[in-house]
Amino acid sequence: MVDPEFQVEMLRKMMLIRGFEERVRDLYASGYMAGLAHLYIGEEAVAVGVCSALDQTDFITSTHRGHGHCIAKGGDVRKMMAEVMGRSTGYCKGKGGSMHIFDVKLGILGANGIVAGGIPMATGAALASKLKGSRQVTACFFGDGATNQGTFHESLNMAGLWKLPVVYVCENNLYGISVSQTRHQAIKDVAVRASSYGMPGVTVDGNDVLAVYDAAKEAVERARSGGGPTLLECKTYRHGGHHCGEPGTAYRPQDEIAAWKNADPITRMVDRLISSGILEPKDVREIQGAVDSLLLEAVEYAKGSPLPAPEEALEDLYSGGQGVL
Ligand SMILES: Cc1ncc(C[n+]2csc(CCOP(=O)(O)OP(=O)(O)O)c2C)c(N)n1
Repeated sequence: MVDPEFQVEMLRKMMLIRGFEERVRDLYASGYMAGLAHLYIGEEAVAVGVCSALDQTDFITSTHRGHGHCIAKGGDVRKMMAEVMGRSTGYCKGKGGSMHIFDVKLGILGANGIVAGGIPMATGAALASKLKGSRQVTACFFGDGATNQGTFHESLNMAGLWKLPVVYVCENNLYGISVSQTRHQAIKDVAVRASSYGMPGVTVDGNDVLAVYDAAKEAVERARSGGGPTLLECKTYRHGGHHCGEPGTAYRPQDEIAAWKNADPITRMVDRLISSGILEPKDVREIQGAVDSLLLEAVEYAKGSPLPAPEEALEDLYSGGQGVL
């Protein structure tokens, strides 16, 4: 059994991701944010289950829906909030915004506005770890839509051939923007694509954080011990539209949305921890209170931070050729 304290920490992280995104949704609606915000509400168990199986020195690559991955890997919510609001105290000094948060010290190699863009980066990071013999593992998050991109197939081919230490995590939320998976793929389970590249393909309930954690742990251990990559497919669902401002109701049946909300990953974990006697309802309220205070502080910090100065616009655009890994 997974250590009870560890399970509670997984719940707290899922609540922090949910709360962060609810604040982002509200700030977006009140005009505090520029650009787009692609919310992760409903998918929190994937990021938390996978990142809980990683060490701090391991790497992740992320997507346009990346706030959850960053928080699950230990990202600082104050710096994240400042970044989504375009403030100079943010992770990218306010110049990256929601889709470009990274923190190399935490192994977060970046969110990415390019669909499937993180997949070759993760493959490269895993190759670097293998060549250095560092035993670091990379977890690579992407959606079902991204698995139709050529770069997905090229990357998995090389990773399978060279037995790279990488876990490819497909967050299959059943849609690529407004296109149902049934209309963009001839297969039902993305995990079957693994067999073409000589690696195990595993499908799990992506709304069950413990199921995701167990599957990720096995894949991470295999990668770390030289057994090569895994394609881990987590079936999940976004509660809202593709991004803030897109309701997501024109192309998705109401009963489908209701059924998935009914299988909410946070409610399920709360119920499980209460029924197994690990938490009482008052403990859950306390965790929620602590999360709310942390986020209130993050929002105040971001609102009180300056915008970047116009004369800094061309700074920090290139790394100067220095490697980061
Ligand atoms: C290379 C590329 N093509 C198209 C787009 C436009 N686009 C943004 S998100 C998206 C759908 C992504 O779907 P999926 O990979 O399933 O991720 P999800 O949004 O469901 O998490 C598309 C086509 C893009 N950003 N990059």
